Amino acid sequence: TVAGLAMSFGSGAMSNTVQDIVDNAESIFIIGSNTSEQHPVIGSKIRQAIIRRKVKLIVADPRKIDIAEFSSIYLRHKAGTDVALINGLMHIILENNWQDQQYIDERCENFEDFKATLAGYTPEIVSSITGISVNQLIKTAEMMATHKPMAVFWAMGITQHSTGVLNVLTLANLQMVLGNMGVPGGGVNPLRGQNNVQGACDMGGLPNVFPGYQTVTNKEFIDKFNLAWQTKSFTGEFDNKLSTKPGLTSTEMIPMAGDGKIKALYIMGENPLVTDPDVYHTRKCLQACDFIVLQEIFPSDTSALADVLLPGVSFAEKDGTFTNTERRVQLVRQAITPKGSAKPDWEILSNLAKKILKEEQREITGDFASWDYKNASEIMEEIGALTPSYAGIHYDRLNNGESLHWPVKDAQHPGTPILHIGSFTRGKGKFHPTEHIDPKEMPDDEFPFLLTTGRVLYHWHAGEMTRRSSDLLEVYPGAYIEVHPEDAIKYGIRQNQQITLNSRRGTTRGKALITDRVSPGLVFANFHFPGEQNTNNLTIAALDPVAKIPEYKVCAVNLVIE
Ligand SMILES: Nc1nc2c(c(=O)[nH]1)N[C@H]1C(S)=C(S)[C@@H](COP(=O)(O)OP(=O)(O)OC[C@H]3O[C@@H](n4cnc5c(=O)[nH]c(N)nc54)[C@H](O)[C@@H]3O)O[C@H]1N2
Ligand SMILES: Nc1nc2c(c(=O)[nH]1)N[C@H]1C(S)=C(S)[C@@H](COP(=O)(O)OP(=O)(O)OC[C@H]3O[C@@H](n4cnc5c(=O)[nH]c(N)nc54)[C@H](O)[C@@H]3O)O[C@H]1N2
Ligand SMILES: [Mo]
Repeated sequence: TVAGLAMSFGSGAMSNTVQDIVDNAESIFIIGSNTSEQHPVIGSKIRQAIIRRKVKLIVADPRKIDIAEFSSIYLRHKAGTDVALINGLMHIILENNWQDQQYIDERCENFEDFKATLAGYTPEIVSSITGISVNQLIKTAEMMATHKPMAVFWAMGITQHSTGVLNVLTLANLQMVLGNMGVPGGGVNPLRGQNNVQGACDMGGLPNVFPGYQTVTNKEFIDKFNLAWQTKSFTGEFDNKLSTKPGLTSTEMIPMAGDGKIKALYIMGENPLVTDPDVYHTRKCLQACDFIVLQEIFPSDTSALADVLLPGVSFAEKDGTFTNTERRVQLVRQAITPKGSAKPDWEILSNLAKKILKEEQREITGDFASWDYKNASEIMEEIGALTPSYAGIHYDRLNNGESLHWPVKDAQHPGTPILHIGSFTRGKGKFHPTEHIDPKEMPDDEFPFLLTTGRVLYHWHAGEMTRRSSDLLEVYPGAYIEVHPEDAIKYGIRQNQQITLNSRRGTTRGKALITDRVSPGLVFANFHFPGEQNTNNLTIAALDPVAKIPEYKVCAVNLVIE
């Protein structure tokens, strides 16, 4: 795959930088990202590039999102049909010989197998699956072929599906067909969501890897981390070797807690009682769990089910780094003194670790197993010593204002703004044949609407932070559900009227926002409001088989007027 990117979304990162793309792309393809509302800085840079450099924008999204106003082509395809759409575009590209054959021959492999699967994706078939006209498909393929390099951006509209990995692989195929990988102004560019989700994944916040995506099944890495982190009991009875078995994802842990297979959960900076799919079920699972520790900055909805609440501090009250979506490591500096006994997350964790070591009478044998950090900078030194891609990242460089994109190989290395130049990280770029598969749940007579979910500009996820701002609440006070005018007429719904949505799993309430941003038969709801307004009462916990990401973007619901 492309840098293993589709193996796990965690190891996915933008291949190019935002500045590179806005300076060098001839066209930009946004698919499944509400870029101007959810990534406003990047969204405004893209708009500037369109206005100043006449860059062509193609948007594919079931909702007519704001940035579509700036597009040369807007494709309103049906939710859950991305593989078919992209395969259809590649079918047309190959039929017209618009591919970059030299690039394919020199830098890629498995092209023939892949090409064979495209045969079935004729414009007519693809049009019937996606709802995009044959004419639009041809126009789009032609624009992509004649405006190179093209950069692709995507976000949760692509990944939050039971076919999330297939969707990503298909976009990588498109970029290889066009020769847009490893070039300025091109690339595959997933927009990461949380301010530091990239950093969390880089640091091993995934079930199968140590920091820097060093897999737990690899002997070389296991030996290295055992040397660094091993402890042994004073009595010499047992050595604490690191496990070589991949762990579980959070979407696997919650149901296992429900089945009694997991007895305790340590939840840090997450609010699963609002943000997990199928929340009625999530609640049952958490209730069944013997012991829950919650490390939070607010008593969130989930805190009601926690046995212990550990008070962390917010970004403004601590030092550290965030790694952003373009792999750039940036300093955060403490601006406010924490109140009460609240502490930075790392301090809570290291205090706890030291207590456990003492309790278990363990002796430190590894180079770094003492947990005696003085500050965040010392932690970065440990990271650098054990993580090749972060080896050259030090606080003094960051303090001097250096802009460092990993990999940064040593203290002199300038960083790597663009990945895959000359060759792919894995050698050759591999084409992965992919096929269209329907979402797990499709509308039917009982649940005739397709529900897709996501965010709005004014709130952040479960709203624990943003719903505490009276200004934001004034602008966006409660749950709104987008309904198309035709459906509003059919059901006799007035603007702002209270409506109820039901799925096979639960019920949610909100005010109707009648808008042609959605198409007939599609409703959109956000998950910023808890309790009876929570959209995740409805969503389905169907997972992608590889990435284990839930299908937040498609389920079937019906609509009732109150
Ligand atoms: N203001 C604000 N900004 C945020 C966040 C927030 O809560 N509030 N959260 C952050 C986080 S963690 C994340 S992950 C990002 C998410 O950022 P985005 O993924 O950009 O935002 P979403 O609203 O989840 O949905 C993206 C788009 O996917 C479209 N979509 C739905 N179904 C499909 C489909 O089947 N195919 C395609 N192609 N598109 C589809 C939706 O119409 C929507 O426009 O936002 C980040 N930024
Ligand atoms: N229906 C639907 N559901 C979704 C999605 C969707 O598109 N549709 N998107 C999914 C996605 S992409 C995401 S990322 C998740 C987000 O899901 P969550 O991460 O569960 O949601 P947040 O509201 O961001 O919760 C983060 C919590 O961390 C706390 N916090 C903030 N800063 C700190 C800190 O420094 N330390 C500690 N310890 N705590 C802190 C906040 O108070 C907040 O309660 O939601 C997922 N759920
Ligand atoms: Mo996210």
